[in-house]
Amino acid sequence: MVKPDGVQRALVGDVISRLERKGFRLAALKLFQPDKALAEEHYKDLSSKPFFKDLVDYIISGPVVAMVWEGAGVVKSARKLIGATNPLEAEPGTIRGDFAVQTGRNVVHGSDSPENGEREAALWFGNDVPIVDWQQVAAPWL
Ligand code: 3AN
Repeated sequence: MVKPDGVQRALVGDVISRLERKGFRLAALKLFQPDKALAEEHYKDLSSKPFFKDLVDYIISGPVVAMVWEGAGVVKSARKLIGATNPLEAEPGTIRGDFAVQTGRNVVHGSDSPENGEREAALWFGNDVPIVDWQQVAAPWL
């Protein structure tokens, strides 16, 4: 997901481009402003953290771009492309390392496991996730 700061800062294209150029396949995409219930459910594992309220307020502060990406090892690889949670510790060349300075404004979210990816896709898109099952002509080269 491109978070509200990423959308406001016109980084959507760059985030998509990095995942596309790596060789992953975009399977679903949606721009919308999430509500509080959705954000709280998404981040429920962090509900006891002191920053939880700020985190939810941030995520619902503007439109986000929710996406489903597919490809071999996509969850682990996308997290490497995204970089460390604290952008000041994220390596240059990663999304957060290149574009962010604050943990509370770190541009993107990536699922931390395939299981959470499934859960989050159902949450953000609805249970019937509109996956587009298409073939990449370039796939044999990757
Ligand atoms: P990641 O997004 O790298 O998987 P998580 O799952 O630990 O990191 O945290 C989810 C989100 O919560 C982060 N992307 C960030 O926006 C916010 N967050 C995490 N830790 C902090 C913190 N110490 N202060 C403020 N916000 C935080």
